Amino acid sequence: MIKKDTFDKEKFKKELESNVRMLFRRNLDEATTQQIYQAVAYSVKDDIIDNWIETHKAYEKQDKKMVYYMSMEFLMGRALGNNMINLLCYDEVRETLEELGLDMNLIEDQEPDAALGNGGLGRLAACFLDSLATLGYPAYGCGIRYRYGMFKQKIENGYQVEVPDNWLKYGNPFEIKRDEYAVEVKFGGYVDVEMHNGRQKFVQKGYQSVRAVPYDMPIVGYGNHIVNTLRIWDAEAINNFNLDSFDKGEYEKAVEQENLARTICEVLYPNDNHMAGKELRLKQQYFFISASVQRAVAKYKQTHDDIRKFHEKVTFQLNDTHPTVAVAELMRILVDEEGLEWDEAWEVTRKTCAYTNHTIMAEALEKWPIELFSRLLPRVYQIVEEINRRFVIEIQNKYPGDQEKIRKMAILYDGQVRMAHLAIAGSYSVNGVARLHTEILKKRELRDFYEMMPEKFNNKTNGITQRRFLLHGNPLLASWVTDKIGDDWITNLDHLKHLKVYVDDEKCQQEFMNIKYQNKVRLAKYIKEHNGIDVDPRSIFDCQVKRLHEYKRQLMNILHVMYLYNELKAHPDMDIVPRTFIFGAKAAAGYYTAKLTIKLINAVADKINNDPSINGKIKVVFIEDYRVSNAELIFAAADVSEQISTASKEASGTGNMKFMLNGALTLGTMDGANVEIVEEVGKDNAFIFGLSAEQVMEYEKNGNYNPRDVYNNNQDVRQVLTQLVNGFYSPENPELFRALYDALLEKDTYFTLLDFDSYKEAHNRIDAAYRDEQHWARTAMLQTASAGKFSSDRTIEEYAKEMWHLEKVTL
Ligand code: 26Y
Repeated sequence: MIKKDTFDKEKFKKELESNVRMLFRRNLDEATTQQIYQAVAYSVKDDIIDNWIETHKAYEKQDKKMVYYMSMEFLMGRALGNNMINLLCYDEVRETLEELGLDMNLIEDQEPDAALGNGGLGRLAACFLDSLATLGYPAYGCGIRYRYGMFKQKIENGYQVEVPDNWLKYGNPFEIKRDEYAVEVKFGGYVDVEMHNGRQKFVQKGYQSVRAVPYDMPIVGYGNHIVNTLRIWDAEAINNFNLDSFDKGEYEKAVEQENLARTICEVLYPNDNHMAGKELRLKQQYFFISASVQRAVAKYKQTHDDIRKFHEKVTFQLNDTHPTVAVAELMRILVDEEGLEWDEAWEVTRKTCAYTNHTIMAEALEKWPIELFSRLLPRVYQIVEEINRRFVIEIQNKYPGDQEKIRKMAILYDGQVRMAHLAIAGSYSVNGVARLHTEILKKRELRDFYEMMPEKFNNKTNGITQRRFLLHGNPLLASWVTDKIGDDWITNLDHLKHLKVYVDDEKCQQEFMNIKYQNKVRLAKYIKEHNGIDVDPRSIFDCQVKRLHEYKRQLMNILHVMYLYNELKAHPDMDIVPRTFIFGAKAAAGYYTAKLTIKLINAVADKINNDPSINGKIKVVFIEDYRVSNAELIFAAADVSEQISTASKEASGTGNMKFMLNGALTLGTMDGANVEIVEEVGKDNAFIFGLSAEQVMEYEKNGNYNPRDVYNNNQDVRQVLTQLVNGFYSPENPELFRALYDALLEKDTYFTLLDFDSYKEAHNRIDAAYRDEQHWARTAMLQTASAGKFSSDRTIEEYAKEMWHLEKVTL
């Protein structure tokens, strides 16, 4: 047992030795660091198991309502450090390992990130699981056990190269295969109508199926003995064919089923905010949803008789439209298998499902061709047709004779299944992820739905877990905070506001900035090791780390760096505070413009970092393979947080909150949760620039923005744009960046040129502000002190109280 109250160092050492022997037939002094990591992880897991069992017993006994967080993505990162922290034994284990001459950091570094997600949406799901367990709410995360997660990014010659992420190579010490809960999931074939006791029964025939097998991962609550479950499904072939069989049809079907099972969970689609429409993706969606819903119903029936009350004990939260087929799958099970009448089943379904929207980007909206959908899921499609038929009648009743409404709102339209419309029709709640985002949904994107059913719409501003992004990621700041205000902030982030009394205290300011400096040294070391670049920890660390997308405008950031470099070359004595521009971003494998932007950033970095004439006043660093584990280092070390999306495009953002928590000042547009960040910290303590969401949407509506006007009138913009096509950064191929140039001049969809001057001016304000060390320290401390609202604990409390109506379990 390695809990704080009972931690026994000698016992832990014995356990560790015994694990290394059992697992690897080695003694501790012969074991590799990877083997020691495995052994430590098994000791920690051993410690989790009893609580895990007890938690689930309590859930059953107390018969509390359970939320199933349905998500195609869970971007968990590493588990070991987080688990030890939540078990309250992190320091004890670290000390014990030190006594054995072992370095905890090196051991933690052996664990591959569980990167079963792309970016914001997947990481939000991971933060939510941490908060649910910490708050003691009964919850399952339901997802897919991808054999390969988010690709690993290599930078070769400045270009992104994708390398498969074989995260399970050495096994996953924390997971447990639960073969006893395997279920069958069926694809394809046709639907036959049979009569059973005078009632029509719809039977899927001629299908292919796979066996869905769950793997459970423990989600440890902070210091409360609660352990929830992340259940991820793997596909196995159904072994029902006879090798002696000479039936060619049977044989071929068996091989096809094997292939289906092999491919379904093979890989995470690396698209973020972009719908590719691949058949395999729809198979993945139905696969994990059918398995999860089947299990949820079976579990409910173990202890309840009346399926009509399912929604009193179960709620399904749909993480964007990706799991929306759950609406139809639950209907199928209730009608076809449980024998409910349509209306009864629909009432249960509508009271069970809730939908979160994470984006208004048109290209991210999921629409499936009816041809594909009905071929793959013939019975589910029939059900969607009936849902649509009735929904259209509802629309007609509400708006008699209004064909336009049907065109805009129907679930089936123009040969496609519109998943968002299905999600809204089948849910009791529809929420956005920041106040501005929810308002845009209500006023624009989902306006017709809001008008028809306003009671469903609500906002839940995102949050992040302070256990990972402060306590684990920034131990120096975490213990400083605890010294000042006690450790209640770990489970109640509002307490950070008590730091406000210290913001004018010079000694505190120095301590705070000294910690920032040490974290910058830590990151500088990482950069030296990984990029071979020397960066000065006394320079401003100006960071933009997030997925690469045009709307996030990494291009604007690097264009501004190019401009600064031109200024420095033109005025060698120019007095600027040294800056290190740090980027980290993965581009979807097929996203040409995004990949070209990565190449540009690296080309600019190469040129600037190797130009001795500017005396190292600016440096540019592209961090390879940005992911949860190295993100923790970056947040802790940042002075400036770049949150520069085109206003109205970033639903919320959560990196913005992680930077704020760690004392970085926001340089941003009034977009997503930036609006609420500025509200908390005060507008004088953030660097805000650019068009407002209203202005952007006006331009979009009127189509009256012409980027050439900016080009013609702005000498600085003209110069950097010209450098994209004159070989300044690509002498071997002057045309290399032509596509970026053209996109900016022809359309500039994301208003980069229009916002450029205002962005530049905001950077000047940063330069000026940083010179006043004391004021900067005060403002930095104020960021941390004002971050209380952005805990995912707050977000989850809102979901639990206002939507799910969950009760906490008592252990
Ligand atoms: C349809 C498809 C392939 C698809 C895949 C992934 C569509 C969208 C996504 C991912 C979306 C996403 O990550 N959205 C982000 O969600 C965060 C959590 O709510 C927000 O903070 C962030 O602004 C939003 O872009």
